[in-house]
Amino acid sequence: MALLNILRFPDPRLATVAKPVQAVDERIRTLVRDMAETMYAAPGIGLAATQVNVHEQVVVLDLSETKDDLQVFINPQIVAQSVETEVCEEGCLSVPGIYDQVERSMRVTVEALDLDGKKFKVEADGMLAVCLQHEIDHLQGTVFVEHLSRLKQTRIKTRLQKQAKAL
Ligand code: K1U
Ligand code: ZN
Repeated sequence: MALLNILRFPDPRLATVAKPVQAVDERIRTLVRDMAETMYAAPGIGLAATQVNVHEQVVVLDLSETKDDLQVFINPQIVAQSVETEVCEEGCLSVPGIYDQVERSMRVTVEALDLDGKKFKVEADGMLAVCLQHEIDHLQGTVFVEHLSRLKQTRIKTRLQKQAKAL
């Protein structure tokens, strides 16, 4: 297993649109294992392949307290979403130390492939709905701060650039 480097906003590679996975094979299963290790080590509750500079549609999540309930979504697609929205505080491993409120659909239905390449469907609400929308945004090249005002985005970029210089 390997710990992967997580790209930091505003790295332009975070804006890459991920391609669908063509075959769920050993290469993808190794990527999933490495992404899970990276997410647990960060620590985080989700990670999209885009964040580790792999531009294929792979997401891992673990929303459990005990960190033993890994969920894997390959080629995830939102096939239905509620018109009702809610505002939730979000963070992002690519934007360390920044948390802010984002408005998203309250419920989403997501179709994806599992590690055996089998199609499944999940109807999500609460934190699972928030995280799935956040991670699918990553696969489409969008970071959560891009849902915030231009002024906030500029402040966040300045703060992260200062942090990077101080390292
Ligand atoms: O995509 C990512 O960068 C992962 C992100 C997922 C996420 C969190 C909150 C709202 C939407 C999406 C994170 O995991 S940020 C870190 C975090 O939330 C966390 C870290 C340790 C313990 C509990 C939560
Ligand atoms: Zn994120």
